[in-house]
Amino acid sequence: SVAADDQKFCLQEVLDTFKLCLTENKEVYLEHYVAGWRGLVKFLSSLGSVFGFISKDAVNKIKILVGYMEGENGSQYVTIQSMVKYELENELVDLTKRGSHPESGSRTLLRLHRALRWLELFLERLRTSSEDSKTSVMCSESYNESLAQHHPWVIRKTAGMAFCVLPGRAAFFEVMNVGTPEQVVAMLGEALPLISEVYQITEELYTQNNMLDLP
Ligand code: 1PZ
Repeated sequence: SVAADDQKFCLQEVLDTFKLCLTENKEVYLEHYVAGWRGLVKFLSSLGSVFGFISKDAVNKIKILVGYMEGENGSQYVTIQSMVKYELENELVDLTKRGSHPESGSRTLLRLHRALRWLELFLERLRTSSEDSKTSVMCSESYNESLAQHHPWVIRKTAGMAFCVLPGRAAFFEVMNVGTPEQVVAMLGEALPLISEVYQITEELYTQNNMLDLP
């Protein structure tokens, strides 16, 4: 039916949006970055309501960024690079402690950027996993190596409980809706270098500007 088609979700399409992220001179388009996250959130929601508290936060951050992109200074929010430059030059970022700009584009994007590292680690584990590997273990290992370092105990605890109800590897591959496990592995092999490049470029930008710890 049409309704069933609508719900059909293919992770490849999402990961493909990260292909569109890079400009010719290796800047990152905010529009496609945000679109990629939108798709990931949709995928997460399809895994069940337990992940609601995670997607809610991601959706909120997407909304903040879209608000800037569609706002009166939207022309400054074309790439992550132009956003950071604009917000820094106009003192629109709280640099060391929360102040008058608690929801700057730069600090908001930094949260998604850290989550992208989790995604990279998790997808790489999935790609190289064997049939009896546990998604919950791959997920929490990736989380502990990345995002967890930025989360307080309560969130780490809640996230840990959510990971436990992740579908097993076979079911997980199926909801990705890419094809056979071999096709999933091949797709991940293509998508990962792109995600990794977007991550590296953003990481460099934030490092250069001393913005890796924005409150
Ligand atoms: C497939 C399994 C999905 C596991 C996702 C792993 C990430 C777990 C993150 C749990 C955190 C959710 C609660 C929100 C916490 C926020 O406090 C933090 C910091 O933001 P601040 O409070 O400073 O404004 N938010 C984040 O760290 C952003 C988290 C975004 C996570 C998006 C995951 C999308 C997953 C896609 C799945 C393919």
